[in-house]
Amino acid sequence: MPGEYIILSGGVGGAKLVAGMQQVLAADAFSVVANTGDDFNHLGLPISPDIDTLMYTLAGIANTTTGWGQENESWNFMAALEKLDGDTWFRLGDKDLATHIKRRELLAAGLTLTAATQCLCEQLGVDIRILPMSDDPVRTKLETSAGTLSFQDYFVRRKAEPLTQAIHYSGNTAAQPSAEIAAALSAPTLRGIIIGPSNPWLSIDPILSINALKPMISARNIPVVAISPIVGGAAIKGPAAKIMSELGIEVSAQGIASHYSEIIDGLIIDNCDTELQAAIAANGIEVGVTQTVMRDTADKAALARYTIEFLDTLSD
Ligand code: FO1
Repeated sequence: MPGEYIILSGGVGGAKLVAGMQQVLAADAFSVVANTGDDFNHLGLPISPDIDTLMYTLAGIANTTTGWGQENESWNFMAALEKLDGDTWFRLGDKDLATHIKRRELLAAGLTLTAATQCLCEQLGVDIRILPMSDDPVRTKLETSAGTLSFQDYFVRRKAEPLTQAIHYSGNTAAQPSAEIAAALSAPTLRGIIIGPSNPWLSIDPILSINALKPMISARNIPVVAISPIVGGAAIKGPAAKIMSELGIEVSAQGIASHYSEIIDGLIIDNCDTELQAAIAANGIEVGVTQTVMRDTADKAALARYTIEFLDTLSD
């Protein structure tokens, strides 16, 4: 049954949930909309981290320790570049390098980022539809104590240390959702939209910032469910909690609920946050409570299954 669910994903948390969905849904039953706000051109290469994390995770070749790049990497290119005094702050493994070289070739041949991603997925044996949020450039920019920074400069080069004052997504007004995303959103079979346990500000808001996209989502009278990336007042991985506190937002599942309150019908929180259920539900948001921390394959499948069942109860 094509296109029953659309999952918005960025970073490691989103990729883990998608790996869970891969276990419980048929490959053509869902599409994944990938954040491209982290993308940048580096050493003349088009880098798309969140697309690559999804591809590598679904192909079973992801480096699950770092959460990015491929497992069993070698670093000869980096070592040789270092000897030439090249830019090595953004680490590119030898196998990962091939992805960027191939993507550059596909884009130079005139393919859209969506079509290029489809080609790479085919070669990697990934049969899940990974759809970049737009084929137009939208880039996350952070206003910080160290000035306006592009995402990778903030996140990798400066180790997410600068204090964040505001975040915006340049290109979001002109960018259009791809034809493939428009088709997925208008599919009569679509039952719901799932916002993965990704960093809202760095991974999901770039997607939702695309002006043309939000009305396409609200036009469909279908449930939108998010999974909180904040568990017990902390982020599982990455700078979400740090950014929330710097933006003056309560670092809790409730902070997440209010951030998404305009767009979600339901929020899934972890068992350890049960005491927040009533306060979140008071805002008219249906609350699901389960284990949202995914430590292994079984956890990922269980969360995916719970999410689908929870979403389907909101459809009735
Ligand atoms: N993150 C780092 O912290 N250090 C790196 O050197 C690094 C290299 C890298 C190369 C390719 C890629 O796809 C991702 C890479 N990342 C690195 C992670 C990247 O900054 C993040 O995956 C996303 O942009 C945020 O989820």
